[in-house]
Amino acid sequence: MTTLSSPAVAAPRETGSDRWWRTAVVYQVYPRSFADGDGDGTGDLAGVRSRLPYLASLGVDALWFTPWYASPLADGGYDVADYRAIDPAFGTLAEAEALIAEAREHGIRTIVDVVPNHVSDQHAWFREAVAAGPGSLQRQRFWFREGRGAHGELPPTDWPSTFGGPAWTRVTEPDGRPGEWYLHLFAPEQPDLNWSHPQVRREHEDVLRFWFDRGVAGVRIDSATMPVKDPALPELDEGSTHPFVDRDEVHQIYCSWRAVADSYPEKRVLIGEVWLDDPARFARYLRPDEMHSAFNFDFMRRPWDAEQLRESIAETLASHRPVLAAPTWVLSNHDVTRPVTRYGREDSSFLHARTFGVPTDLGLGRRRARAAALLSAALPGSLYIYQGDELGLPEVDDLPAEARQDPVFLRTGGADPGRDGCRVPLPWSESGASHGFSVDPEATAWLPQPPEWAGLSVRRQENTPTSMLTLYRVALELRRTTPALIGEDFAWLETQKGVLGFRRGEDFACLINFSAEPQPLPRAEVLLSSGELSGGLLPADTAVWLRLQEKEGH
Ligand code: TEU
Repeated sequence: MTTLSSPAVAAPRETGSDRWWRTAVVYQVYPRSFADGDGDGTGDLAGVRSRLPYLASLGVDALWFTPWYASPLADGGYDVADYRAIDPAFGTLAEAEALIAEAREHGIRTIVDVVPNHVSDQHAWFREAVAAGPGSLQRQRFWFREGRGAHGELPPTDWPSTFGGPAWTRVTEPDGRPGEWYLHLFAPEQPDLNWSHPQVRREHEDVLRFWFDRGVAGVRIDSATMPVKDPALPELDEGSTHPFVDRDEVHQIYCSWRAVADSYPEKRVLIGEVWLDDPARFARYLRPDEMHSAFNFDFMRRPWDAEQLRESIAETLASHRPVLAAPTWVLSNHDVTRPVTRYGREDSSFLHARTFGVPTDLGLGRRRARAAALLSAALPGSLYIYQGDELGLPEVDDLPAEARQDPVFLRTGGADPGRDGCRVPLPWSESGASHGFSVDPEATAWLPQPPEWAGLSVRRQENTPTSMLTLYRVALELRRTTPALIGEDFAWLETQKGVLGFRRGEDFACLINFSAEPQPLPRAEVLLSSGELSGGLLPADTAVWLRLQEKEGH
């Protein structure tokens, strides 16, 4: 029998409109793969506008769009050429403005992506820098350096790029000779900006205002720990601090962004992509004058295991409390293996060490992903849903090499499959060459969809009581209407080994069975379960939401 193990942590209720983000459900849209409204096989803003009723019926509070700006798409848009224009593949600025307004009419806010670490090599600043030559003012907005070696033929440091290969590329100078090198912590098409340059700071604050003035409710900040570099450019193993990850000076950037965000009557929100192992360093980004929230990757990275997830949840709540920040719960995004696939593997923490041919039990993965959905939706804080997870889409790991576009695949010579497998366009119906992704039934999607995705399409799932989509809809509806889930009150329940349980408010409980054996349930009304309950027992890999009928353990 389940009993209470600790008193509830009292937390203030944060339901005012300036606090919406503390409990919001944010749906991540990868525009290229969401819905194609113009029939060219690539997703676009027209497609998103046509599917706003779907998003409203799913019950999300906000949409986060990965970059939709003008871009050569060398890294799916994380190579921004112009923040003040929408990429023609996706639409126009006027359409973005209409989309922001229409979403708001559905009660859905819009969050856009800002990528401070770098821009595209096609950005006007970088083209000017290359053209202006060594020693020019234009080059000071980036990291141009002489190479090492007798003829400058070696990169200035041995830093590796996150995407494989060196983090420096040598340019050909205007006079045709090999010249300086520039830094790119990601692909060569993504030159890093120099954040000690005042124009770099001013420009990004202007970009924030440009989008905030258009009604955007907040920004997701890409690679947020990386923009500031040690100007001495030491090697990674020299010195006591990392030359570019989580340097203390980076916080100044977000404090000034916070001032911009707070200058609006309806305050705008900063959400950081902060990959850091140390919870205390992570929490520094969430101090009251910095970001509002940051993605909880620790939770996403943990394997399917009661103790591991209990530890992650406890550490998350503990690290957020001192800075008064609301936690976030993230199961996936456009960079990682889809949960249905991840949880169907022996090593379910598998995220970045991607390899081909990992044995996967998708049935098991789907059961666990359903349970994980109820677990994450029942925790206090905001919830992130990556498009397609509500359909239970698996990772597509057999994409043909010629279809793959991720620089991670291309720059590792195909050793790392990269991230295309979680970016395959959504199936909306059973019919047509793209399962309803495109308005043109003849058009094929920019990445090929597996034929069996017809069975995972929105149309197939929307009226099926046992579908993943129905589970998500019902869970989000209950989350919205259950007072205990709107508050921030949380307490662990004492449970059998292999079972995770916690209480929200006085009478709501969530239990998840990670063990191989069915487990007894307390006497309670079942609100929702991720799988069928038989004989009053909670089966393996199943989660349940309960309304407790009597208080125990007090
Ligand atoms: O990702 C930052 C990042 O460091 C990783 O998630 C990275 O994508 C992964 O290690 C590659 O295997 C952000 C974006 O989410 C990602 O899509 C971009 O490619 C990257 O920044 C560069 O802008």
